[in-house]
Amino acid sequence: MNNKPHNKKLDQLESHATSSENTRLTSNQGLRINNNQDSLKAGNRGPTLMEDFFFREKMTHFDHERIPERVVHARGSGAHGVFKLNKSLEKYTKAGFLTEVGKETPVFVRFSTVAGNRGSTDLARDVRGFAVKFYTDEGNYDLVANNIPVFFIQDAIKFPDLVHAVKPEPHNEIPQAQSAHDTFWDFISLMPESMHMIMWLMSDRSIPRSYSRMEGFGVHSFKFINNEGRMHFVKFHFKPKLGVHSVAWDEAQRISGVDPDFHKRDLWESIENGMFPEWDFGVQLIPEEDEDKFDFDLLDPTKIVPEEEVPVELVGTLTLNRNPDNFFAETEQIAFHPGHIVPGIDFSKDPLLQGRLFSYTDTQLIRLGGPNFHEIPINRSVKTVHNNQRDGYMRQQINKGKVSYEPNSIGGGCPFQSMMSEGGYVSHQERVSGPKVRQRSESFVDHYSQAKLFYNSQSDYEKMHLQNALIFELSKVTVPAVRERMVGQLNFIDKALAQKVAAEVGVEVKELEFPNQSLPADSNHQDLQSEEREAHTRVSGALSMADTIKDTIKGRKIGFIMANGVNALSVHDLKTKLEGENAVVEIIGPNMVPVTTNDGSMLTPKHSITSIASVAFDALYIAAGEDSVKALLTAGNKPHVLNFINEAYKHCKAIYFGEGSEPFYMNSNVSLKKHIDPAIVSWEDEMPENKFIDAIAKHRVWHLELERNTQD
Ligand code: HDD
Repeated sequence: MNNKPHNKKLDQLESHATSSENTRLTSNQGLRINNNQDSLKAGNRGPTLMEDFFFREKMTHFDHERIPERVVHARGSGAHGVFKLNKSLEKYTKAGFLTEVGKETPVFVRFSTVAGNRGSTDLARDVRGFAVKFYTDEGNYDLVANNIPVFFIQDAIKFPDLVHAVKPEPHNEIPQAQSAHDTFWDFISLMPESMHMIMWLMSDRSIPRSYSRMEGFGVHSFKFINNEGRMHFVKFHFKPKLGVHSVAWDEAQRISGVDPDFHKRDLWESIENGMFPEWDFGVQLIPEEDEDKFDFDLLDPTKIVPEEEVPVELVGTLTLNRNPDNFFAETEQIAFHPGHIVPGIDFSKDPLLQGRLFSYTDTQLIRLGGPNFHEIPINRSVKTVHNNQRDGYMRQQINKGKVSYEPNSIGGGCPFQSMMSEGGYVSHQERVSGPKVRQRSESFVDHYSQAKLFYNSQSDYEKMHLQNALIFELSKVTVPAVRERMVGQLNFIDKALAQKVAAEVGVEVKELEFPNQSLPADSNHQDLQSEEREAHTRVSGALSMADTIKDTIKGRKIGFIMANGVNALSVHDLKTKLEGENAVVEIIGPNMVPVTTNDGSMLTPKHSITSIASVAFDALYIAAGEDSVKALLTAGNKPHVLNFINEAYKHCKAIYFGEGSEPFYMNSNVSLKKHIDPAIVSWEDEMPENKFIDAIAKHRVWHLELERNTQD
């Protein structure tokens, strides 16, 4: 795009950008190079000479091109954007970017999967990272969030164990980007505190349709501090303008083969096409004095604050509007850290957050090679940096003068500290005292109520998907005792769920003994747990994706399947209508040869029917035109087209059969059911185009999934 947006951060980055357009090849020392084809040799059949400085420089740089990938969240995609404040939070925080209505703060956002390597599929069943760097006028603020509002563990000391358990097993490095294996479920089944997270992870939230259709959560309770020093707990939320949508698990597995970059591509193309992904930014605010008002501990990262108890107040908009110029320089080198903070925001005592505050800088030191990673262009604050930190690998800043200590008189005492009134960061004063103990608080012990709340809040089809995910995952566990222990855990959440899973994975449901946790010595652990096993039937509407459907087809990808003789007018009309609503239309031909329409015009396919699958689309149109249909019915094409239709049908997508395409309607699984299916549109329908658009806007007819997939 030529009209790239500009802001302080982008302008700063521009000063580091280069382009090779109309330039000559040089060495790294700026020397013009005369021959980049042959190394310097003793005779044209002779050995290469040590003297070949250009060969050595080129090869050495190449040999050192790789840096370690992130230990978790290795696979990611990022984009630039802007955060705009629509409603002031001045009453609660003094953070400048959250108080000045209308203020636009540049951001860079990186989305990621957690377990897989850098080259793994986007469609793994996994948590997604949602890390936002706000380049504020008061310094960088990082909200290092996920698309799930809770976490597996309550204390950061368990993080290495968790990650070792989920990563490929160490003896054979199998499986890649999957939690469906022995060590993960062994660990989880011994960690009751992970049950709430497991409910989210086994739901379709962990296989999003795109990054633009998932929520973001700060997870921990953070603190907001206002100008009077008053404190509120705050939970951060991003809610996608397009609603929260996912794909089917069967579809996710297919996409992993057809287009492992599905999410990366979607983000890139949406931005290139000007369909900028957008989220509402919201906060849940809890006054300090209400800290003990809840039936869980606000410091426990395995708990949500139900939106029915504390509503999310929407105060800003996050928009991603520019792709990076260079993946490595920006998306790979960006370094997030929950400890990058600005005045008005502070950390709570959440033991998971406290541990994170150590881990992130530590990891960047090895990943980015030294203590100057903050000087890499994408990491630079837009506020200039002045301190007495000096030297180290790859130092960029040239600090003038002879003073690098404080206090000093030779340097005039500079750089000066700032008082709080001048923007100096002052930690919120909180009285903390206690014996030095390695213990878990009793208030952290309820591991099942919110897991149950999540499960109870799902619609029937969401429950079915969650149950099937558990069956899939546990079927891959080779140790029966682990399957049995896991089913025992599920039994505390929902007895019917445990029974169904047990029956499929070949174990019995048995009453579990809990592994002892580090509770105070006088706690009756079993009693504390059993209190929480009581059945409750509470639900929270905000937890079901079914409740987030928005009436829009923006960004949906519609595949038009056609061949020579296709009805030009029908294609044109439908395409115009869909694109008018910001959907994306892509033509699929029998091959890549341009399709000749019935009026002689040409349409260029973006895909051939053999090089793509229906899983890459949100909906299908079997284009009108007898000749086109006839051509698609030939032996070489028919099985492919039928496969497209049957798969889209299985995945509950909208399909529109244009005039003349009856043979496909009759020969595909669509004809098996005579019921009225709102997502199947045909030439016989009244206003079929509107019906098609309505069906796409609803995302999928998941509630008809059983009907669509059972043959009677
Ligand atoms: Fe973490 C990366 C989010 C717990 C240690 N984490 C990382 C990223 C995200 C999160 C989005 C990728 C950032 C990027 O795109 O570069 N992590 C979370 C959330 C957590 C969480 C929402 C729980 C609420 N993380 C967590 C704990 C620890 C870490 C408890 C260790 C004590 N996380 C790391 C890390 C990573 C990381 C090892 C790997 C790469 C990096 O930091 O830069 O330090």
